[in-house]
Amino acid sequence: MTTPALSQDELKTLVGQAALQYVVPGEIVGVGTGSTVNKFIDALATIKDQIKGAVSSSVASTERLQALGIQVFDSNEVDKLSVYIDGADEIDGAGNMVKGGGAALTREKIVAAQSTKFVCIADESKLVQTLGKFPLPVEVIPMATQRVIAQFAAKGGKGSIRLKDGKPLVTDNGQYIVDVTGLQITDPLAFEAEVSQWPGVVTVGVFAYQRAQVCLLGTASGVKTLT
Ligand code: ABF
Repeated sequence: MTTPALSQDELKTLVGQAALQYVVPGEIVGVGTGSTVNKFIDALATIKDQIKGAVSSSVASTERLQALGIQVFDSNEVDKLSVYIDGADEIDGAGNMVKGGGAALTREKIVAAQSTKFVCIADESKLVQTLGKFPLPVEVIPMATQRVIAQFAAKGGKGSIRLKDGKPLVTDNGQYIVDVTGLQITDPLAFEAEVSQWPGVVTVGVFAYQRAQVCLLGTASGVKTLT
């Protein structure tokens, strides 16, 4: 008899639980955003008495953490975090990621930068050779969107403003998201450095400077740890 393959949701649960081993007792943990992180938050609630609390990267995660009785601290109240646990839309073998499918990339990058170790949790569909197949999210100040889209066009990318209910989606920071297709990001560090300097770009969804040191990947044969 063969064992049925685990669903994507079950893989997310597995890696969410596996991430608990990186949580340092007595400390504040950095918490990302997304459906995989939601599994981690649920697992974190089972050991909430062993941690001081969390710094969160989105309103959605803050609400979930608080609903489960985990104290959420403002990032300015906290110095360094030992660990930040978050998902990704794509991750390569070196830990470079594309993030921002959940529109929380700016706060995610801030909390990641505040943390010594980034542990990425993802199901195996997120592992890629080269970043760029997933439309690249870029948080942009509204008045700069058309010029930023033109700058991506010059690089062979096609950008469009992310919509919600027919109107531009507004992020937790009051800005827009431009999603860019058609890119092949072969040098993530250089790409992140360049795009981050374009006027009006708040945050580009390439995480190379804040790459993951560890990736817990949910696979058919269990959780694989990539370092
Ligand atoms: C966040 O959630 C993001 O940066 C990424 O966009 C997304 C991954 O979501 P999911 O876990 O739902 O696939 O971490």
